[in-house]
Amino acid sequence: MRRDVSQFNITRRQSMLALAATAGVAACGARSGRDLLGADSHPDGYPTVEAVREMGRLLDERSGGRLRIKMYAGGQLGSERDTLEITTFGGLDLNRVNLAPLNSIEPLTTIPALPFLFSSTAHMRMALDGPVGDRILASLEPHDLIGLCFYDSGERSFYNTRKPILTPDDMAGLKIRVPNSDLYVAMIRALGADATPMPLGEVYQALVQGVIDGAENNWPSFESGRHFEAAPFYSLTRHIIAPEVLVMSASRWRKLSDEDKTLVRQAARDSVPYMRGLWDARVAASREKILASGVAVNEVQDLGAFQQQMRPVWDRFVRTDLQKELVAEIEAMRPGT
Ligand code: GTR
Repeated sequence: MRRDVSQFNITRRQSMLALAATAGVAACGARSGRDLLGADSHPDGYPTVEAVREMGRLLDERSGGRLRIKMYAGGQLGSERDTLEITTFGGLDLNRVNLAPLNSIEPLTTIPALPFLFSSTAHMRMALDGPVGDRILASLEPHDLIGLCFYDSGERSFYNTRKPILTPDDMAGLKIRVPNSDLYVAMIRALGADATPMPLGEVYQALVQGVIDGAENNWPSFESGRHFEAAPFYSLTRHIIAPEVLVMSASRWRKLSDEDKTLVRQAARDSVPYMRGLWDARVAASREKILASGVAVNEVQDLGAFQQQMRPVWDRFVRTDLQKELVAEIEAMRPGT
């Protein structure tokens, strides 16, 4: 079974890369100042997708139709790891991804994903809307990516097909899917579970087939991918409050005039409050749908036990002086400190 899945991945990965390259080339041939091509693993209607569309609307309006965005939603062009690769070589112009697939590219991106770093979404927004966030976005440029803005991604919690998770001991031996990131793998292992890195688009099938026992994500992703139909236990550990990020291909960026660079940056920033409005509404709607479906949702009384067990992950991933400095700055902004 395992071998079949990975063979499928290779074939699918290759065909997606080819498809994306073709989409870029075709659009290139169609218009000289072609539309900015964007990818998102989430479907139409998801807040991240609609926020980038809003950015496109602003750009179109402010540039007098010179700059527009065409979105390929729903993972049409491949997993986040694949589309990031395409973006770095310029086959795609814009890509909305989570920070997780960037962890192996740039170590500063692991910081916002440290378990229990942010105490709330408000804390995350406060830290990343300022100089700390700007520093992390800027760290992507040497990797041929321009970090344009962060979007919300709520709180990630565990869901599984077997039982409610009440204490870290309940995680023992469970096979948990994680995004492709060493930080996530380390976090799951620290809890005594088995980590299975896998693209988001394969999670539903893997839950149904029993290839994995569970995964972890926010309310909208748990709902949107129909994972809640396969995994009826959702345990609110809220272990990660990391943001999404919108990146642009540096090669396309360098071709923009200074005036257009300002327009692109500004439109991206202006799409953030719009996204947050959509996000808050979507979290509420997804939560309601999941509760109505009969999923057993439980609070976790002793989050400190999870925090303590995941703490060694910090020592492994927070190593350089700069990383330590940014973590200290974020912690100092924690409400009540
Ligand atoms: C979601 C995020 C996606 C993707 C996904 C995952 O919350 O919006 O970009 O990273 O998690 O777990 O792969």
